[in-house]
Amino acid sequence: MLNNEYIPKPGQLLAKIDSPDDLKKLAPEQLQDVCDELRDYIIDIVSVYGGHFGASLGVVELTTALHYVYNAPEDKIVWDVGHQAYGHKILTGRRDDFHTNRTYGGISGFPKRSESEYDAFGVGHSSTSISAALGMAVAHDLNGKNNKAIAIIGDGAMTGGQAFEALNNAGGMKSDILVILNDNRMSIDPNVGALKEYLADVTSSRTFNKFRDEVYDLLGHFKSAGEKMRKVASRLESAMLAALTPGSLFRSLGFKYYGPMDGHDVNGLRKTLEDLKEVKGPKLLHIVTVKGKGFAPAEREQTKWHAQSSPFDKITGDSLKPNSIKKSAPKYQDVFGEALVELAEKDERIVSMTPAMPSGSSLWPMMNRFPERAFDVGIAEQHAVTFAAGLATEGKKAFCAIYSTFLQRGFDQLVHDVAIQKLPVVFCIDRAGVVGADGPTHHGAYDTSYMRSIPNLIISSPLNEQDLRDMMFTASEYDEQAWAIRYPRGASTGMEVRKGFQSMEIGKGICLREGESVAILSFGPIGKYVTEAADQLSEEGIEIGHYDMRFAKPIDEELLDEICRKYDHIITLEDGARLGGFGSAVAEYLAEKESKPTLKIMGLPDRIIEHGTQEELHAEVGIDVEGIIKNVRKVLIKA
Ligand SMILES: Cc1ncc(C[n+]2csc(CCOP(=O)(O)OP(=O)(O)O)c2C)c(N)n1
Repeated sequence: MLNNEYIPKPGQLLAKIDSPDDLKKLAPEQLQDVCDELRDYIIDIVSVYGGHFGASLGVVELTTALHYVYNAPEDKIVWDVGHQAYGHKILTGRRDDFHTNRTYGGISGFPKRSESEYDAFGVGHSSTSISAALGMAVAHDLNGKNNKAIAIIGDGAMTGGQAFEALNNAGGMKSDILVILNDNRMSIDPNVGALKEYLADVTSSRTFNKFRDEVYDLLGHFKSAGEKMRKVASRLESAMLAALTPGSLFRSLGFKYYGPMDGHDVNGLRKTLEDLKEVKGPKLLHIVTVKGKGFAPAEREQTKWHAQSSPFDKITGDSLKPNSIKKSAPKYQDVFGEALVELAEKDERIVSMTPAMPSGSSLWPMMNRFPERAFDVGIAEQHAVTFAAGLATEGKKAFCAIYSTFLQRGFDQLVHDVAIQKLPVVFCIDRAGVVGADGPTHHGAYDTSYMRSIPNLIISSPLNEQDLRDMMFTASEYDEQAWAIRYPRGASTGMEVRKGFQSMEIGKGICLREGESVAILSFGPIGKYVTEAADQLSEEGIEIGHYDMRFAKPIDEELLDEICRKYDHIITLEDGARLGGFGSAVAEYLAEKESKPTLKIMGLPDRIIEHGTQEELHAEVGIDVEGIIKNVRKVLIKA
């Protein structure tokens, strides 16, 4: 069994590469060996420590060629999403720290400007690379510099609207930018949509061949009709063929198009990149790669191997997690996924959508059971929200499954398309609260705060899986306005869940435990810490009250009044930003009162929270059992 004290060694060539300058000292014939070593090293480390996987393996050759040809950090290499940048990190001075990837205090799993000068742009969300690289290219122009700006974007990330906005803008300008489209046919799940078909059709030649045969048939008739017609036929042939190559889309957006080419031929890439350095203006290189390249299980099951959280055998791919910890309570996302199918079976108005996270949000059960009523819309959060709103206008009950951090992209759609029109869309907001190893770009810290200011929107969070089911049921029957249900990443409580569903009273919290002087008001599953803290304090003779408020909006004013009458001190607890969150809702209500208990708000502080396990991060910011106990003691001492 491998353990975290085992640190794999890099291969001989890699051991000497401390920066891209060392890579450049090698002969082109040695580059494939570097790639092999790089791939082995990524497999070795991730098989022990976990992390994103398939995407980095797929761009080993591209990464090596880029750092061989370009002059980073002066030339800017901008990775989209950034989950594929492990090779880049290893070649740019982080080889020996790579085993700390994504761990508390270790290096980030994504490019991060504060971590390295080679990380040209911080990232984690998709479809930003072309915009950022264009900004850099324009700045180079303004500063009279001749440096290059390169964006590397996957076919999945290319489905995000911002990528098109940037292409459109860049294609209309003359700045020197290279976009490398890394086409591996995969998002996390198989890529979706018309663009995917477009790219696949040309490279696999389905439509192309059919069309070409038809063109040739037609040309045959023309060609037998004399010289003039033969000329027309030949012009028609070139026009048709040009229209059918993938480049036509990008050419029409103002880009010079190159490809498609094999993205695993490191010297082919090197030569092409060297040539492209001489080509001015916006250009796009389309490369075709295999996600998980070089690790057979990852090539076979690309979604499963997008990321790995626990150790595995680096030959077979078998999990090395001890059997004893293999079984745990269902994840919240799975509770959502199953409840949705049960509800959809009873209510045919129910439809659902996810912006590119059918596995991450557990929408597959619904997509398999009701394929015509469940949609993966691509990496398109804004579209997902407005699409749900459109369905709602026609009487459909849309459950929009979306991560807290990605719903940030749909803020305007939430206001403009959903709330103003009072459309009863249900948002099932996964990964609410700190998410762990993915870190600051992915923490679901802000949803309660940014949603609380929007009228016509209910905001709730369940204490446990039973309540999640009942909240979803209640929301499914409620058609007055939109409803957001937030729940965290990871396992639910493992409690016995009753069959069927029960309605919940909207805007009502419940008392879980009566106490004496201090009441803790919790919002969401983080309330589990209060139960534990209350038990520990009770052993010392301190009895605290615990209220699971369930709703941040509307807040239960009646219950708050009762709590104010009964307790001297209130402490609120949430896994979300303190500023503007659930605790702020309580503070705003209390502000109107003349005599009131003291109030302490526990939540995420007003700073960026880095990566680590969820428990480590909760402990760091003091929203865990110990933090609660400390705060209870503090208010009691002060009193
Ligand atoms: C805005 C946004 N939505 C969703 C995600 C989650 N996500 C991370 S990687 C990924 C797939 C990206 O696919 P692609 O760009 O083709 O890269 P590949 O993993 O195939 O190399 C998705 C959907 C994200 N990072 N950002």
